[in-house]
Amino acid sequence: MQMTWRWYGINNDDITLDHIRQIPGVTGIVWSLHDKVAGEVWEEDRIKETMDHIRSKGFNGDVVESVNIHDDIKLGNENRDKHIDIYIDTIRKLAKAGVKVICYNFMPVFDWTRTNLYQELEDGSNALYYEKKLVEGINPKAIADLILGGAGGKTMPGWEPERLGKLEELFECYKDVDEDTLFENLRYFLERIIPVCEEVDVKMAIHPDDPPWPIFGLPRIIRSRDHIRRFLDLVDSPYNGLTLCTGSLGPNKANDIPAIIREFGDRIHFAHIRNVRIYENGDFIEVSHRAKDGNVDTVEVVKVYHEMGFKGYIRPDHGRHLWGEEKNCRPGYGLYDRAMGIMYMLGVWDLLDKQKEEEQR
Ligand SMILES: [Mn+2]
Repeated sequence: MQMTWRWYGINNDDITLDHIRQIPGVTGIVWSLHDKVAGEVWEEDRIKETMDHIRSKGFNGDVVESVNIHDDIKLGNENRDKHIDIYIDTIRKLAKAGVKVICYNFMPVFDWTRTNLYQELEDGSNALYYEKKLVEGINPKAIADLILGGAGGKTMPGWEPERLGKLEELFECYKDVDEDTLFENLRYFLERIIPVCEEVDVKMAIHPDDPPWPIFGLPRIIRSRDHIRRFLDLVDSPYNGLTLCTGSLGPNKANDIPAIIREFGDRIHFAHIRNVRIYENGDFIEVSHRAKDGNVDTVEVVKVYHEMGFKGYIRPDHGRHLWGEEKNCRPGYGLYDRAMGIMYMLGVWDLLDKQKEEEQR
């Protein structure tokens, strides 16, 4: 296992690599060029500049999250080949710079979705919250405004104002795209890129849909054990793999996350670990990493990875906002709760290491 931290880039994150160096056990930085919109070319010098900076602080930059997929690819329209060519160009450039894993998602129109970015918890901290009824009754534009407004002018992955400015147009394009069509468009994309990934040794790791159910009538296809099986079978290669996010699969109680990790372990290249608390009415809120605080058994999750001898990358997913830090950080990406999450996960991991050593003595 290699512990990592998501960082938003040079001059784009109040949490610097010098801060991150002080969190025990972190060896890698998960990065991206966050000013790039889907379909834009990534320049080699920009990639090198970021990798050099990350390495100069003693970290590896093995994981990129994300390289976003252009809607033309998800829609499967006549422009998709042009955008797949650009995507392949980025894969090759990242491979050349030493990147090993690329995280991406295949959610139409909306990326992760919440109704309140700063819902107060009983301890006075606040966190990302999803009110099921509100999403069922609100129009998509209102949700987009709420999320962009809540970000305080910071860039947010998957929520590019340029793209969301054309929301009606986008919805119109997707009106005939159902689950099967979206799977076929994903297959077309994978059949073109995975041979390149095999050649340059870069593993693709799709992120599950968040929340794990369809919203606003749009299909969502990476959200359960069966959907993941279908996805992995589209192209049966170790290079076609997963970012297993417990926080994204977690809000659906039917998802047995430890069982999913056991079943697909050899295709998991990147693990996002986070806890969520689910309410009776289907609402959910993000809570601390501690298993007792929510519905995801994070201790069992870490244990399963340990048992399988997981060699991939792990990061704490979102955290709560603590001690007033929401004024400066991106929603879900404060310093304190993620750092505590790392210590919690490493506590479990180190104990399991010690027990294994004792057994072998
Ligand atoms: Mn995640």
